[in-house]
Amino acid sequence: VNAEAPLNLAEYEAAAAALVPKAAFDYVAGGAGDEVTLRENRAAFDRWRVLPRVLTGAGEPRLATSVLGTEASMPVLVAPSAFHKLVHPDGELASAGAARRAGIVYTMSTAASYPIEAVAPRAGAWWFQLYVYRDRAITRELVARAEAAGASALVVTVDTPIVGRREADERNRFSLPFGVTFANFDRPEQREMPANAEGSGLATYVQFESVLRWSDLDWLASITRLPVVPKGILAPDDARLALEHGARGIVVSNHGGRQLDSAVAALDALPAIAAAVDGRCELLLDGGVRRGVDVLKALALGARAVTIGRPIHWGLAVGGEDGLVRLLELLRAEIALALQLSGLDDVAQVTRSLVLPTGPLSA
Ligand code: FNR
Ligand code: LAC
Repeated sequence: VNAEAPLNLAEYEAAAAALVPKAAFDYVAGGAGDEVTLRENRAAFDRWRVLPRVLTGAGEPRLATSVLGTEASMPVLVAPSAFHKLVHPDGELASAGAARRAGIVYTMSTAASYPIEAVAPRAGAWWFQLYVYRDRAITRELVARAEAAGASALVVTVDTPIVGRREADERNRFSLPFGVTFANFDRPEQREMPANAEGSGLATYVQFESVLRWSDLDWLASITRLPVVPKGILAPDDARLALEHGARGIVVSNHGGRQLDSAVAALDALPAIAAAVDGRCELLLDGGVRRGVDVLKALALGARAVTIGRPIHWGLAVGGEDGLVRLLELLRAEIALALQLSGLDDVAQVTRSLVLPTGPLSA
C-alpha cells in the first residue's frame, strides 16, 4: 500500500493500521463478540445490485443535498466517534476542519478528546452527539454547552446503555494513553477512563445512564430547542415510537457492530424502517459504508444521507486534517462516478428502482 496516495477507503485503513498503535487501532476497528454484525454491515451492501440506465443524457453529477434542513455538499456526514486524538494529535480539531472544508455536517461526540468549545469554531455546520449521563445535571450541562456553541441538532445515542463486549479491548486492556481524555469534563470521574488491569477501560467507565426509556427522549426534547435525533434504531416499531416521542430524524445504526453482536445489519433494517416512517422524518444510515456506490444503495433504500465512522479515524491517522479531506474527496468522486454511470446526474434522482437484490432480474 502506498501511504501517500491510497486509492480507496480500504487502502486508507491498511495505511492507518501501519501508523496507529495496536491497542488504539483495535479499539477503532473492533466490534462486539464474534463481530458477526460488524461483518454483516458490509455484507449487506454486497447483497444489492444496481440497475443502471443508459442514454439518459446524464452529465456532471450534482451531489449537494440537505440534511434536517442543513445544506451539505454530498449525502455523507461525519459520524460521532470518540477520541480522535488516539490517531492524530490534532484530533477533533482536524476532523471538524476537514468536514468544514468538504462541506459536510460534522457530528461531535460526547466522548471527544477536545472540548466542544474548542472544536465548534473549526467545524462548519455541526451536530452534537449526546450520551445521557446518569447524573442528569451533567447531561443538561452538555446540551446547554452544545446549544451555546452552535450545534444544529442533538443526536442521542440510544444503543449504548452499557458498552458492548469488545474482546480485543479486553485483551489489550484498552485505556486512554497520556494526553487523551473525555475532554468535555473537568472532574476526574468523567474525564478519565479507568486504567483497568482486568480488561477494557471503556467497559468500566460506568457514567452513562444504563436504564434508558422513551420518557428520557421526551425529557431531552423538553430541555432543548434543537431537533432530537435518536441514533441506534433498528426495529421498525422503535422508529414509529421515536416519532411519537418527538424524534425529528433517526439514525438507523447498530453502532458499527460494537454493541449487540448479531444485531441486524443496518442496511438490512433500512427498508422496513423507511416503510414504517413513511416520509415523516429523514433517515440516516451508518455501518459499513466504504464506497460511493454504497451511498447510492442506502439512498435508494430510504436514507437521506449516510454517516461514516471508522473511515474518519483512517483519514486522520494517515494525514491529519488534509488526510481526511483527501479521503472525503475520494468518496465524493466515487459517488459522482457511480451516479453518472447509473444514468443519473443528481443524488435527488436516486429512487428505489435503482437497486435490486442480487440474482436474476424478474422477467
Ligand atoms: C463509534 N461510534 C460512536 N457512536 C456514538 O454515538 N458516540 C460515540 O462516541 C461513538 N464512538 C465511536 C468510536 C469509534 C472508534 C467507532 C468506530 C465508532 C459509532 C459510530 O457513530 C457509528 O455508528 C459507526 O462507526 C458506523 O459504522 P462504520 O462507519 O464505522 O462502519
Ligand atoms: C464506542 C463508544 C464510545 O463505540 O461509543 O467506542
